[in-house]
Amino acid sequence: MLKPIWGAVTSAHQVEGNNRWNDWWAWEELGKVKECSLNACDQYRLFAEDFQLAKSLGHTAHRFSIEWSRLEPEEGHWNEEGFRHYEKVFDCLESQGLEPVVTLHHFTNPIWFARRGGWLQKNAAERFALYVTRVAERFGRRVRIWITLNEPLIYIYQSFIVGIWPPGEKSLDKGLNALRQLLKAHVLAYQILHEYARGADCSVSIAQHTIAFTPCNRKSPFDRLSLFFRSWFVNQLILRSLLSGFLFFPGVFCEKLPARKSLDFLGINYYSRDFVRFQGLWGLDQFGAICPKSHHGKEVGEINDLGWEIYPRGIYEIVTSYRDLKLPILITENGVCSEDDSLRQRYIEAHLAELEKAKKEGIPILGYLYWSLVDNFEWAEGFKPRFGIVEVDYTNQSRRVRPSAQVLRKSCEQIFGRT
Ligand code: IFM
Repeated sequence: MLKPIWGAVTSAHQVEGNNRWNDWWAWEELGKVKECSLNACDQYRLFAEDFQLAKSLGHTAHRFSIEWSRLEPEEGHWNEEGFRHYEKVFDCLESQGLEPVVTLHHFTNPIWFARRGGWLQKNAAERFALYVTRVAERFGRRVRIWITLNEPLIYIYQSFIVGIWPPGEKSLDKGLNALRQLLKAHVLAYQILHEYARGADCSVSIAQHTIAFTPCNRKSPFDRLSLFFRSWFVNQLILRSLLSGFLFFPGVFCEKLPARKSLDFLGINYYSRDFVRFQGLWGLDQFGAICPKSHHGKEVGEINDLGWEIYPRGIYEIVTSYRDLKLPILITENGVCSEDDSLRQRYIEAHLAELEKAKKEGIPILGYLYWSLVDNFEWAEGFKPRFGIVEVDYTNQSRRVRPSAQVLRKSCEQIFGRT
């Protein structure tokens, strides 16, 4: 059993800056988003300062992602400079005593991979597996906790269904094909990472995006039915598929995965809740419709700067819904964007109190990682949303610790103990 960890999270494209070999950079250059990532937080250069900050704030772990396009900027050309960079990142985390939690795919792909068809290629999973093999050869012995994919359903939804992220597809069919490849890629990565760990500690999962759901009308059996389907689809389907070896949703799809049990723990990202109302029984209608956040002014909590409701009880509802899986749970993301740090303080305190309650009831909580360590590039939303416990002044890349960083420390030390 891994010892408890806590800390914060970032992802390469959102903080490193100048990730010019990936499809997001190309998308930005095409003018598809309101702001370009450019230097982002310049963390490619400033990582040591940021990790030192994290250490000074009491963190015991740090989750970040490796940028595939820095290691393989062109197909089959492995860039030693990229490997050396991440080697320094690992050295630095080690010297600060921060446990690395490493993500292998966080929404971005090398441009060459995207040009060949990205996740719609028949051999996409195998191409990803070659990258994972190189990473495992080089860093496999330095990492105990791996996240293969960040929020696969969000990626599919934004990139293949609504098309506001690259490659900008709007097709359910293509979305399902890409999802199949992603899940296959996860299973292959799971096998490779374990193989290279050669008996050393190695725990692998995905970071599953979750949403708490409440029926629009609590008394309506129809709203409850839609809620059941939707929450199964959003919160349960992928995790249970990776454990059973079957991706199966009645009437929508069925697929056998290359192996069963490809999760050693559950990586859970939780932010907010939605209200669900009945829409029909067939096809996608069975998942119901989302009531607008105002929910007619009824029972809605505070709202973050992106309009998402703050619902701390949801983290308890989500983690307890996995009780039967009997796997350790790592909160791989939880956080709030707000210019008002007192809201962030309340958010952190309330969510960790709910998590502590679940832990006391016997849910095996492995740790908590806050999104995000520093303010960063929030994809199509640009730099406006501020998620960081550390504020970034983008005009000069200076950092300023927000008071919420101390609230995070106090709450986490209370739950997980002091180190
Ligand atoms: O910024 C994102 C991150 O990339 C994935 N999870 C949600 C965060 C906040 O929207």
